Amino acid sequence: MNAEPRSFEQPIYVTRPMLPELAVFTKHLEAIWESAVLSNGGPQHVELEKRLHAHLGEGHIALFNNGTNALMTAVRALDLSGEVITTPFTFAATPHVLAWHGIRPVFVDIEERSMTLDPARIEAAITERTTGILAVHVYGNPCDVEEIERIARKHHLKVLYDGAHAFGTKVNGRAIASYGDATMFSFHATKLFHTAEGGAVVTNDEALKRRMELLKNFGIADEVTVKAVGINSKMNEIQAALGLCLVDEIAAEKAKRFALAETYRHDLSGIPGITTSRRLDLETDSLQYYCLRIDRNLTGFSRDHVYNELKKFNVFARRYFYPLCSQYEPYREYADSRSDNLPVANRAGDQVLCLPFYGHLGTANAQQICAIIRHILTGRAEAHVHAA
Ligand code: T4K
Repeated sequence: MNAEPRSFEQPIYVTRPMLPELAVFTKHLEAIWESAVLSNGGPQHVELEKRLHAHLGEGHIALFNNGTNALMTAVRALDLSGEVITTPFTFAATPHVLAWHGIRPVFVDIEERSMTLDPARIEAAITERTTGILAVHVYGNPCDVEEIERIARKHHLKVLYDGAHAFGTKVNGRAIASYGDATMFSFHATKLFHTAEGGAVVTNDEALKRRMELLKNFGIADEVTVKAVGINSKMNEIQAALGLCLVDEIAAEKAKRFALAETYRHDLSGIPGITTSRRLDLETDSLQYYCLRIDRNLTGFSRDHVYNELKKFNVFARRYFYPLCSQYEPYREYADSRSDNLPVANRAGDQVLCLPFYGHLGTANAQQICAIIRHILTGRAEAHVHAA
């Protein structure tokens, strides 16, 4: 029986946000209304900052109105300038925050397996203008933090991590934010934990945290003293309240996502040319995205074919991160953007497909998505039967 699998009645997106019970959020709103404090570090903000230590570690946490502004503020607080080494396999925000500061992002290739910055290629890209490394824990896959630290120390470079996808990730039993000078987390609606829009920077350096707090509030030290060229990147009370409503929901959301990851891994294994994500760990991984790689030489179909065919079944997977940032207009003329400098990233960009991945998708729907993918690639919706 090779019947075509059924389409979904409603569109299935790559993600859907966790939402608290409306009544729970309303309770927080009542407290905000009562206090008439809507921003500038009010009680919701203070409380959220405290509660996040359980997930982001013991470092100092600064909250922001979005992840991009968090990164912008960290770049300024760390005094990065000249050139900064980064990855092309990321969201636009990563190189943009550098370029927005007049810093030249220098693209270095990624590792095949983790798809994060390849430390073996960093040193060749360092010049006398290099001041730092902006590495990305893409999909929540940890960078090679030890090796990056070693190279940074040797060359006196700052290390800033874009951990937009790495909420709650642990490496060697440590919170991922304990590595590097600072780590940014995004709390955008598409993230596991979110505040609709929002973000944080975590650092072990108390002085850096103080500097970020200053910069995110116009550089204002007190009513009559402005100490630095700051910006307004503060998280407001309504954002913080949403975060407080969701912070206790994280464990349940992660458990559901873990079940989805296991389903995808199990149901898509054995299709030649499909590489499923490494086995994710409930305790140490962020479970932010579930990404497949589709090798057209082995499947006979391009990733784009699968991506487009899925839409016919009402499934809207995403090609994060295609095209590479190095192919964007502002960056594509750079010598380091040439595809022969970035072969691994180019291959990844052509092969990756992020599948719908959010708690209330449910395993039955994930199984259905797998059946559709099998149908597209093999003409058979049934699960692959492993040869004995
Ligand atoms: N660094 C990295 C590595 C990042 O990935 C990001 C953001 C940043 C830095 C910057 O952090 P933020 O400044 O954003 O905090 C989305 C997100 O907007 C973006 O936050 C995220 N990365 C990026 C990977 O994905 P789009 O353009 O793909 O979003 P959009 O609107 O197409 O949403 C995807 C799907 O999510 C929709 O099809 C439906 C669903 N959705 C989305 C929203 C906004 C909902 O169900 N509800 C919603 O409210 O960028």
